[in-house]
Amino acid sequence: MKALFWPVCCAGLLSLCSCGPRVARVESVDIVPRPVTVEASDGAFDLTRSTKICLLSDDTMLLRSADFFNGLLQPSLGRALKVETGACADSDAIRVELGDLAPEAYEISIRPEGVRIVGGSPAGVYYAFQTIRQLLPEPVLRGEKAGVVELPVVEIADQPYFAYRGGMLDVGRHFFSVDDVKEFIDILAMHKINRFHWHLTQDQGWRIEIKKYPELTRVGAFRDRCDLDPAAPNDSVPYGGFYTQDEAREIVRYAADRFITVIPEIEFPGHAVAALASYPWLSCTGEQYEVRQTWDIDDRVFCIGRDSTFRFIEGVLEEVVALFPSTYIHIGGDECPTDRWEQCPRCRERMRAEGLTRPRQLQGYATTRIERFLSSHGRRLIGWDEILDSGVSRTAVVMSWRGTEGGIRAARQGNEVVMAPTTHCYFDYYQTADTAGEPLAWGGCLPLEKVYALSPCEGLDSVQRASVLGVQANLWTEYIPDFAQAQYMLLPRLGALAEVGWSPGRKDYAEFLPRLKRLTRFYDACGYVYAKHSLAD
Ligand code: TNX
Repeated sequence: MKALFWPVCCAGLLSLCSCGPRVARVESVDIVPRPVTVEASDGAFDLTRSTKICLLSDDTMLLRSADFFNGLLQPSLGRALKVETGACADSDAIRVELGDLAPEAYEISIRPEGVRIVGGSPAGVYYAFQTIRQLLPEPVLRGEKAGVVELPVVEIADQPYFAYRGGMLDVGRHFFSVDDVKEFIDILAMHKINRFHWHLTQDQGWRIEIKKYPELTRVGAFRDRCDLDPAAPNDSVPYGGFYTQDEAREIVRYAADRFITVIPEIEFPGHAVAALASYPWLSCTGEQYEVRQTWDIDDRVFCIGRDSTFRFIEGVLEEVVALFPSTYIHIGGDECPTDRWEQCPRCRERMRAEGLTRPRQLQGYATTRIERFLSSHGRRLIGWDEILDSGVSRTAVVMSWRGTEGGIRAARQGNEVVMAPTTHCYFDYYQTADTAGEPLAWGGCLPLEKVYALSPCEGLDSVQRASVLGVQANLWTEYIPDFAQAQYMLLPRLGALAEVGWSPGRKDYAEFLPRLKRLTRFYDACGYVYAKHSLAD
């Protein structure tokens, strides 16, 4: 009895220490977006709770990546890996350092004796950990207990093709909570996307607190009902919401911790009914409007004849630039009818005074004036491709949505461009031609394969190509009342667009699909809702 007791007891203690079974490594290295080079070999590194993360370079942002990785492992290992800074003698370690690579580039070397990560910047290191996340075995993703987590032996060298990889969320048509927005940012981060374009104002709702103009959120953030949205349970009753400035700061910080810049959009001069409903003196007629309850284009836009309009927008942007450190500030510019300007004596007087011959030129006048204001604050203006139609300076950035034509035109004349054409980047469109059983959507049909086929620089020579900053997925939310549906529309198409932005030159849809399928295991682990039309075997 005694002879048996000690070995049994020790075995029990040992299994308590390792706290779970050995979890076998993944069968193949499947990463989305596809890395530049992957060389896998046999063997594994055994990651356990005694493995250390050693940060060899002195940069506090590296701690973000260590925290992120620990957040993934802790449920399985039962504790966080120890993080050490400075020298690291231990071989049982993940050694992290900054090296002479492009800013977002990274290298990963996983060998049986240890892991080494080199990043061109802390962002590169973060992307390395996002890649290693995709090497974690499924039970670990699910948070099942593990004593030893095998990581496959592999050498990866990687860097993105485009500097701008964006995802846009429209919170004007439907409002999404701070937690939803954070989850949207997490989803972007998983796909190595580095810009969150936050579409904050619309005809149907003004969503950002502006201290100087409190009516914008007291009045403009709420609409009485919404006629066109049977899918949305909230829309037969008053509906709305907004983010306080503290919440906006919280989102900016949350995104920055994931190496994502938040680009705010304040729509001007169109899609402005919520603003005009808050302050009637912003419109051509001064009438009292209601916050809009239906979708589509509205001809009630900011009056360009009144100087008070410019005082207003500058007052708004002053607070916006204080909240958002992004170099780029989006001022909208899309779908702005000129009918009201044509009827407006003040707008006609502005045209006369400025020597303008067409009402459309009033938009160019306004855009240039706002760009000057933003420049004086050290920021760059970005706008939808309509800003090209009324004369735009070379320094404005053009977001091409009406196909890639606007982007091509802009790149040819030397403007920087982000490609986000409806044909490939509009995730509010159906994902299948057979829409029976699909949640109501804006229309159109944008299957996964089509997203993957986007070739952002087609039609441009090598000099013009340098003007294409990157690509962006747009999620307009007229028919997306909640975040589960937002995920469904976003995923897995975002996987395809992420690869267009990160590794556009080496695309092969048949080779992409199995990797994407593996990525959906992560979606499952995170509880994300996603469309499965293109994923069946
Ligand atoms: C056009 S894209 C819009 C949005 C709509 C979207 C619907 C753009 C700059 N404007 O206001 O939500 O179409 O797909």
